[in-house]
Amino acid sequence: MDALILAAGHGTDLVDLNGDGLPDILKTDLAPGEHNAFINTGVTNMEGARVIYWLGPTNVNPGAGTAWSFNLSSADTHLADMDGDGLADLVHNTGLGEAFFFANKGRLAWGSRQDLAVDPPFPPSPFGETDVRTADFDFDKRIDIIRANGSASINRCRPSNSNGFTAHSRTLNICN
Ligand SMILES: [Ca+2]
Ligand SMILES: [Ca+2]
Repeated sequence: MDALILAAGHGTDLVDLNGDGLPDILKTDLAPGEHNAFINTGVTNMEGARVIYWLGPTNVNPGAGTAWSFNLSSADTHLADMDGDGLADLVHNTGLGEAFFFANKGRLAWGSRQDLAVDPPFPPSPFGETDVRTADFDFDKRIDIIRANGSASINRCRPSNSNGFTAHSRTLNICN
């Protein structure tokens, strides 16, 4: 595997694509293109040196979805775990303040496109908005999205236990 693929950075990032806990390399081509994985098989000894051995490239199956239409060269496309399963998903900002994602299935495959919420109020895009941040505010290991509204409150949107990222809003008071 050419280490320069990662060094180049364009459209490439580290993400666990087969669910084994080791970060793999995801290379996303400009559309119409492919998403390919270089699988990290762990550290091995080679000619007296300890090196990471990579397998691939292997297609990341888009299934019935359209994940291959989006690539990590875009400032509107990122990796983040939106459904709380521990695997970073492919998230795209629509540019209209909202976002959708393709779930990382953990077996070299993307799921179908999912909006961040089924019903309004829709959460803001977790990326590309200057007043929006993400963090796990209630320590349940799932990402929360907050938007600052003035100086006294923030709206928090968080995933539910149902399939995907069904969000709801809550106002949190900031205590001085
Ligand atoms: Ca992996
Ligand atoms: Ca995930």
